[in-house]
Amino acid sequence: MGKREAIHHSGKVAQVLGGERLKTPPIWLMRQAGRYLPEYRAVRAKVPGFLNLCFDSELASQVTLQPIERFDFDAAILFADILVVPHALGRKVEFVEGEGPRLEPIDNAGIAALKPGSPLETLSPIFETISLVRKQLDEKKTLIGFCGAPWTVATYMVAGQGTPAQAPARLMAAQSPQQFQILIDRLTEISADYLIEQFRAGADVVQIFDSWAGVLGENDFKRWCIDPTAAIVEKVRAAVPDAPIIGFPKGGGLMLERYVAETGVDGLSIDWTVPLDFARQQLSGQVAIQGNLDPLLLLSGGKALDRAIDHILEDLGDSRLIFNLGHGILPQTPIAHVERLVARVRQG
Ligand code: 1CP
Repeated sequence: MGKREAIHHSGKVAQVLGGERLKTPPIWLMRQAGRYLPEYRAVRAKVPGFLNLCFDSELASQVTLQPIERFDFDAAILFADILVVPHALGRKVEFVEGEGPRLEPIDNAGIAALKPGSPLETLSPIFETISLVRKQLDEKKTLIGFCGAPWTVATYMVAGQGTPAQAPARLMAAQSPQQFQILIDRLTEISADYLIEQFRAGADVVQIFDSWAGVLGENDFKRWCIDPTAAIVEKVRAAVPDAPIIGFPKGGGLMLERYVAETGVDGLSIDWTVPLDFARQQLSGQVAIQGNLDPLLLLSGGKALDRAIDHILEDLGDSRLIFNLGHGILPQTPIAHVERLVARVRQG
């Protein structure tokens, strides 16, 4: 650590984040490796426990490459999960089939007992996945690494699972802000170190997923979403000066402009509720825009899907655009709809 490194950033997604506007926007999809793919389900069936797949560099690299082989997307995203970070911090993390993540909920005493330092050794198989993928991935494709934003990871650590509006974490932040700040600071530190190591292993770009940003009020959004993200961006750039970084503060709404101005991200991933005019007029001058097709429209297909794709291309095509969904692809999505989406975006 402490060394500043010039790292080459491959592919069109990195180009757009670096300031270029491409006539045909690059395309990838959040959660593009996953249950809607039979080849993913086949690999998943070989491994008992989802975390074991995340920590099996060989299988995780295969799964990362599957959607590129099938759809020729412009970017691969590392196959792992945001909850490997609490796992590395020594918290109990499990994934229950058909239900989602289950963690041992952390309380004030648990926060006080968190081990100091950045226990990145536990995450070394993930860096190995990245270098295996980078060796096999075409130089013209971008490899995206990622982490969860401190707020979103903290919501799972406190509640132990996803809940309708992550009330347990909001309650802890309200009742014990100093204790909660300690948790957020630990997550900020380890997430920055984790992303730096991902770049060193061969990631071209990273994305910070703040899937639960939308449940925060104005002041909390600043304190728990913007400030920790800005600190991560600053720390990563101190080690990797031109690190291309995408932020995804899902549900950020009227706080998106401040998020862009104050975090320093190069790209903003927007969910499908963000109006395209607003994205073009208020945001696209400052950052590359990634998004924002409703995953349900991709699932349902037909004319409504075609129209939604065309709207995004018409309204944001003159901006620095990375075509994506507004959130992860749904497991029931027909493969033919994904093929149709890629063809339509590329036909221009
Ligand atoms: O076997 C399975 O299909 C388990 C489902 C699954 C998958 C495929 C989980 C459990 N995680 C993943 C992989 C994953 N998770 C990736 C891989 C790369 C890709 O995009 O293809 C990524 C980037 C994530 C990130 C992630 N995990 C987020 C942020 C993005 C988002 O969707 O909001 C979150 C919130 C998680 C937690 C998580 N892990 C898994 C599930 C089902 C969830 C969500 C739980 C909830 O809804 O609260």
